[in-house]
Amino acid sequence: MKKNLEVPIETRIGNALNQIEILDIHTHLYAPSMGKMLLWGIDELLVYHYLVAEAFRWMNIPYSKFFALSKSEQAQYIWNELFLHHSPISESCRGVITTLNMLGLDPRKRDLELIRKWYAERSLEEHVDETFALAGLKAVVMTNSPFDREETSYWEKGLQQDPRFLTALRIDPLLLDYGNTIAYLREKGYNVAEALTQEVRDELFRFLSDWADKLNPLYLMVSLPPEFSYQVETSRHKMLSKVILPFCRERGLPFAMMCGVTRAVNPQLCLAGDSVGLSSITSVENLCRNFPENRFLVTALSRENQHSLCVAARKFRNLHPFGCWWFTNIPTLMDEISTLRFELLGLSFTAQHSDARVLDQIIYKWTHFKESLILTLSEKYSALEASGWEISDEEISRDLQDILGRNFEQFCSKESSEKSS
Ligand code: RAT
Ligand code: ZN
Repeated sequence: MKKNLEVPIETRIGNALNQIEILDIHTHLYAPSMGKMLLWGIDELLVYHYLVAEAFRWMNIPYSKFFALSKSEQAQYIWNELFLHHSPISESCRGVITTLNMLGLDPRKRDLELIRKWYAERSLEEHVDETFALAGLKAVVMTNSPFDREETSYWEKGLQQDPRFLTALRIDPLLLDYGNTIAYLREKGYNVAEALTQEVRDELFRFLSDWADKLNPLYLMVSLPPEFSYQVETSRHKMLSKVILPFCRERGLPFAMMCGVTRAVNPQLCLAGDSVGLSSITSVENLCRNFPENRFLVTALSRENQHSLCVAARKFRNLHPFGCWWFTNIPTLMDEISTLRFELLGLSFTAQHSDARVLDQIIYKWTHFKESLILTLSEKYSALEASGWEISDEEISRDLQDILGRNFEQFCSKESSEKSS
């Protein structure tokens, strides 16, 4: 066993993090072959909906007038308000600074035009390579929606898959808004109706199979509202138990549930208008118990759900907690959530995903998370050493690879589905 006792544990973890390659298991990024769908550059960074919400705390412009502006005009407003008129200390603002800095730009100059010029001369290919290298990623998982006309047009043409951009099948409209999705499914040639008769279920299965064949997804996924429950019989309950979960079982795919988003609490804010609510982890437990042959990847948006999610995962090996999602992707909560998971689950979870919507964001989202992980994990290793254990560099690297991709890959693999049955 290679010991490295003189070097501080924080440095050893930092060194190991620089050497491993991370799998980012949930993003909203798209492969470069999907053209304009892959967002990148300074204006996209500035109009990120996390920043839009913060800028409206200061801006007096009416919502509709702001959203009618061009992208670069919106970006200028946000830059002025959040970076020039006030110090950019929020997590999302600091993220822009970290990103620019790591790309070799100097944000201290406060010169937006200069930054825009730098981006204008950049090629997408070199940008993908550099952002992935700076973030330390081997691949990202996209969010692929068979209900998005822009996206489906690419897949229908037959897309060459890129090994750095893996796929996941997003099915929110099917589970959460089936009534309004029927017309779309019919238009696409699936003979479906409101009542989930055997014939309709077969058609829905055919729809999911066609898309799984096209995409080859790692998992199916949905974001759930706080009131989502698996305790009372509802139509969603039936869609889940009679269509989605049997489909996942047949294909050996995990089902990812992102729990606790209340959509459009302020619809005028568009994408920035969603909020958070407490979810029912009892429902997650009910699903894990009633469907032991399904595997569930689960993240929760509410801070108050984090402890019970860890406890639920102690009870069900077909439950895999992942990531510090969206409003929990801030240093205070990353530290807290990772620590809770270490103390209750050891290293049997996936510590983070970026949720990046703009390619450049993988740089800051992963750099900031690594800063947090160095703190939380070094505390755990130090406590362990004080109790009489010794940890090698190889073991540090193994543990990091586990929580930053390998556990997820194993959970998704067919062997894992055999184990849970
Ligand atoms: O984090 C986000 O950007 C959110 O808007 C959502 O996309 C969320 O992550 C989701 O996948 O539903
Ligand atoms: Zn997301």
